[in-house]
Amino acid sequence: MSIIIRNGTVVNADQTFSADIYCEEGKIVAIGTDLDVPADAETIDATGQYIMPGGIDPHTHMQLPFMGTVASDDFYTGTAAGLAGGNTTIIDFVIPAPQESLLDAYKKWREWAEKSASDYSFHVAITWWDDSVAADMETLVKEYGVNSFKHFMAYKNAIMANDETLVKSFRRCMELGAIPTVHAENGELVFQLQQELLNKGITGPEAHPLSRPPVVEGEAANRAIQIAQVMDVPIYIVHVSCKESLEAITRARSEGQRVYGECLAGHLAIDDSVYRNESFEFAAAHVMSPPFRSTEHQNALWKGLQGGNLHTTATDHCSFCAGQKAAGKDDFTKIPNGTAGVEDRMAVLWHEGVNSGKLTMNEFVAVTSTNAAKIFNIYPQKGAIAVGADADIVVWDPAGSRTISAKTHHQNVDFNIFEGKTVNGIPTHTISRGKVVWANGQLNVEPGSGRYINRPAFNPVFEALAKQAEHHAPVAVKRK
Ligand code: DUC
Ligand code: ZN
Ligand code: ZN
Ligand code: ZN
Repeated sequence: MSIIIRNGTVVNADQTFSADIYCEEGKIVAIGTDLDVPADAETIDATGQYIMPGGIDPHTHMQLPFMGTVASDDFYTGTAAGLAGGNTTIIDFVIPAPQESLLDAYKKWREWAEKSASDYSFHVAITWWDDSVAADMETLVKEYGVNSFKHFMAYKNAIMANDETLVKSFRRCMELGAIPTVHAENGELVFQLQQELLNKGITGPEAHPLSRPPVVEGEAANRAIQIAQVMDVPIYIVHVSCKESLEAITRARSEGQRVYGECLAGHLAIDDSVYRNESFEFAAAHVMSPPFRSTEHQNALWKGLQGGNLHTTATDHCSFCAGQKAAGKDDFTKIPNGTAGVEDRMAVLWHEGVNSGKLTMNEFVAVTSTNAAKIFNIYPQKGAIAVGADADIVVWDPAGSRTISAKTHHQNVDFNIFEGKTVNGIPTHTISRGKVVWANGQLNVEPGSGRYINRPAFNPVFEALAKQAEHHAPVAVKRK
C-alpha cells in the first residue's frame, strides 16, 4: 500500500517547506516535488493544508485501575480517539501495585494494550523498592525497550514513592541509561491538607485544589530535581501546572542541569473556577491531579513553552464517567482523579497557541511531537517528516473548525472538559504507519493495528555522566 500527499506545506520542528510526501510500507520513502510514484498510489490532496509529524501524547492512562475503579477508555477506544485528534503514538504507564513484580505488571499492561489502534509505548512506575525492582528495571531497559521510569511523589498509602525510593531508583536509572520522570506533589502535605479540609466539613470538589496548592507541587518538583542533580541523572517532570514548579525547572536548567518539563492542554486552557461550579457533577468531572490553576499560572505555562523551559504537551488522559466520579459525592478525596483529552490536545493547542501567536507552527510541532520523540529516544523514527521515518503523519487544515463535545467525541467518556469550545484548525487526515486511519471525519481503524514501540536506553549521555561522577569520586583520607 502506498500513499502520495500532494500540494501541502510540510511543517517540521525545524523548518517549513512545500513538498509532496510519498509513503510505502509504513515508511516515508520520498519527499520532493514531481515525485514519480506508482499509478495506484492513494492520493491525498493537501492544498492549503499543513503536513506534520503525527502527535505523540507522552502521558496517557488507558484502562488504568485507579482509586477503586478503572479508567473508561481502554487501549482501543483511547487510541482510536487519539488518532481522530491527530495522535499517532501514545506513551502510557505501567503502574505496579506496591510489592507487585515490575515484570508481571509490565506483561499485564502489554496484554491490555494489544488492542491499541495506534502505536504505543510504556513508562514503568517505581512504586516500591527492593533488589528485585532494581533487577527488573535492568531487564525492562535491556530486553523490553523501556527507557523511562515514573515516580509518583503523591498518593500516600498507595503508589507514592518516598525519598529512599526516589534516590535509589534515580541512581539505577543513571546506571541503565534511563530517564526518571516524576509526578511532583508532596504526598504527605496533600494527605494532611485533605484531612484538615474534611474535618472542617469541606467535603465537596471545591476542596480538591485547596488540598493541592501550587507550593505543594513546587516543593516536590524542586526536591526531585535536586535529588536528580545529586544522582547525576537527567529528569522529566510530568504535568507541570504552576509557576512554582516551572521556576524550579528554569533555575536548574540555567545551572546546566538536564531537566525537561511537560504541561497539559487542560492546564493551559482551563482555570480553577471549575471547582467552584454549583453542579457536583461538573466540578467532580474536573478533579484531576495536579488541579486546574488560576490564570496567573496558566500564563506562566505558556511562557514556559515559549521560552523553552517546558518541552512537551500531553493530556494525562485518564477518563472517568459521572457514575465513577459519584464515588466521591460525600468525600472529595474519593473522586477518581482524572480527565480526558487525548482527542483534543492538538486542536486545543493549535487554537490557543498558534492562532493567538503564542506558538509558531514549528514550535507547535516541537511540543506536540518532536520533543517527546527526542526525550524518550524514538526520534527520528517518530516526530519528524523525514525519509526513513515511520509514515505517522497528520494533515492539518488551519481553516477547518470543530466544536468540541462529549456528544460527538470518540473518547469513551460522558464528559468533555473542553465542551462547547470551537477550535479553528483540525486534522483532516491521520496516517498511522502508512495507513489512512482518519479522513474527513471518519475513523478507519481496528483493534490491534497499533504496534509496541521499543525505546532504547540513552547510553551516550549516561556514560558521559557516569564518567563525570567517577571523576568527582570521593577519596578517603589515609590516616595513621
Ligand atoms: N493524576 C490524575 O489526575 N489521574 C491519574 C494519575 C494522576 O497522577
Ligand atoms: Zn500524575
Ligand atoms: Zn498521569
Ligand atoms: Zn571536575
